[in-house]
Amino acid sequence: MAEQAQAWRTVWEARDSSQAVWRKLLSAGRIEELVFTGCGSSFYLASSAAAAFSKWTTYPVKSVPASEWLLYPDQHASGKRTLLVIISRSGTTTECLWAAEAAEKMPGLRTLAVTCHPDSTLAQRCDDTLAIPAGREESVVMTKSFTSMLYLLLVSAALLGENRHAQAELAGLPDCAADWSQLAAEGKALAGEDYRTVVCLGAGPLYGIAQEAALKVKEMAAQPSEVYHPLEYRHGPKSIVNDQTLIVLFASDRGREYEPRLMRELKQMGGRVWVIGGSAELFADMDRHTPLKETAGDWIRGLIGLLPVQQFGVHYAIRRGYDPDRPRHLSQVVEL
Ligand code: F1P
Repeated sequence: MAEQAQAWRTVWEARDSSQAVWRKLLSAGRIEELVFTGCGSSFYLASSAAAAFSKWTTYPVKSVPASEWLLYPDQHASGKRTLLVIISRSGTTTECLWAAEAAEKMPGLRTLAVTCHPDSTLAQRCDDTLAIPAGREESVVMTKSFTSMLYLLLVSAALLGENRHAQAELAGLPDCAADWSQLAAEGKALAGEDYRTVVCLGAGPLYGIAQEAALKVKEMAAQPSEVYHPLEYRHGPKSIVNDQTLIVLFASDRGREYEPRLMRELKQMGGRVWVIGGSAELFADMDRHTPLKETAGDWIRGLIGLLPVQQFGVHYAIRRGYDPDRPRHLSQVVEL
């Protein structure tokens, strides 16, 4: 995790040059809307980034999987001057390249690649590139690259939207590494038991984070996992909760009235409940509550909240005899 803090620090220090890229693209193309896209983890990252741009800037914003964009670009771009932000760690994923190709055929549309590989085909194909060499990693599973690309996009949104509070919060994150060892310990603490299913819940800006958390445990530990908006889970899926279900909630500020009730209900059904974020008072009776910095707000908190789940995935995988860096059937670059 110290490496992630260092990667974020590098991104923060390079913020002026990334702002220059954004400003050039947004003004030259007289951009009117933003669409974020990617595949797998990079799509979940796109959703989380889109939530922050929607909150802090004045642009209409959407997120869509690259595989969907390439088939129905007309359904996802409103006909306004669109900036398509294509996120891909490798810059080589087939659907992302095809999405860029589909975008080339649309007049008035501009493209920005966000990648860890500035020399990749995607970077060459897009109008401009934001690259973070600090995010490069050997593992097939995205961890450091996910959080550093998300951190870059959160910083970009806070600066473009001139949101001083968010900027100050983000500036301080790389220096909170001391608290991170506690977060790692939280994830490890839950990895000693066996679960039939891990369910990840998150609302609004935390939904993309919940999707990514569910994917991490699936990839690292071959663990069946599911993801829902918190209260949606009550409408059917809860019928299979038992004492081998681990339910992870990324608690939101707006859900403070409902989420404690939901988690108590699931605990009564026998589920093992882990709440990340939210006040200790509201979640005192959970199996585990992992407090996060209260001031960070839902849009930033998810970035930190993901760290204990990444650690859970690593320890859970090792205990079950899996290599968390090398999932079955998966390679670093997914090509078709
Ligand atoms: C994303 C991706 C991940 C997957 C694995 C391989 O590729 O497919 O979703 O979890 O890590 O890479 P990319 O387009 O970001 O390179």
